[in-house]
Amino acid sequence: RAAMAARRGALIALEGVDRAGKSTQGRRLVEALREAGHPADLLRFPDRTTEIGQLISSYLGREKNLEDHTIHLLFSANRWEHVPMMKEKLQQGITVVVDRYAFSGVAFTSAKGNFGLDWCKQPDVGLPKPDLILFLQLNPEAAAERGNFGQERYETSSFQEKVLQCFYCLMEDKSLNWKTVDASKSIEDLHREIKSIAKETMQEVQNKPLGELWK
Ligand code: Z5A
Ligand code: MG
Repeated sequence: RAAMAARRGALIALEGVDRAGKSTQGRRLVEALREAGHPADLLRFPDRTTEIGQLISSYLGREKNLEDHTIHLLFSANRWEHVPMMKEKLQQGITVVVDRYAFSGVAFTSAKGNFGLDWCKQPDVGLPKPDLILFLQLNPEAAAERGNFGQERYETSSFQEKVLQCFYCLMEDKSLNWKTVDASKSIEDLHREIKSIAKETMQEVQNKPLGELWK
C-alpha cells in the first residue's frame, strides 16, 4: 500500500490595527488547537529576540533612529530569518500562527508616504504564503476603550488611520485568502469564530502545496 502523503500544517496570519487583539487571539488559538490534538505553534513579528529583532525593538522604543528604507528591510529580514524553521514545521504537520506578517510590514512603511506599494512588497516576495489572513477589524473609538496608545513609534491615531487605509489596499488582492472578523466582540466570542475558520482552513489546505507570497 502506498504511503499516504504527509499532511502539512496551515500558515495562518493575524493582522489588524493597534489593540485589535491579535496577540490575545494568537495565544488563544494555538492553545485551543493543541488541546484539540492539532500541533500548532505561535510566532510573533517582529520577533524581538533575534539580533535583527533587537535592532527593531530599539527603533520602535525610540532609542534608535533608523532610516525608513533600512527599518523596512530589517522587518522583512526578521521574517526571512524564520522561514527555514517555518517551512520545516509546516511540512511536519504543525500549524503555524503568525501574529503580524508581511502585510503589517507593507502597511506601516507605505503609511509613511513616499513609498510605492510595489517597493514595500518586494523584500517579502516569496515568503511562505499564508493560507488564511484574519483581519481583526476594530474602529478607533473601540480601540481607545482598550487603553491609551503606548509610547512606541507609530502609536498615534493619525498614523494608525493611514495604516488602516494601506491594509484596505492590500485586501483588494483576491489571490490571498483574507477574512475580516469583527474584533469588537468579546475575547471569547471572537476566539470561537477564529478557531472555527482556522480549523476549516487547516482541513482545506492539508494536501495542497504551500504557496509563495506575491509571486
Ligand atoms: N511593524 C512594522 O512596522 N513592520 C512590520 O513588518 C511589522 C510590524 C511586523 C510592533 O508590533 C509595531 O511594529 C507595530 C507594527 C510595527 N506598531 N504599531 N502600532 P507589535 O505586534 O509588537 O505591537 P503590540 O505591542 O503587540 O500591539 P498590538 O499588536 O497593536 O496589539 P494586539 O496584539 O492587536 O492586541 P492585544 O495585545 O491582544 O490586546 C490589546 C489590549 O486589548 C489588551 O489589554 C487586551 O487584553 C485587550 N483586548 C484584546 N481583545 C479584546 C477584546 N476582544 N475585547 C476587549 N479587550 C480586548
Ligand atoms: Mg500584539
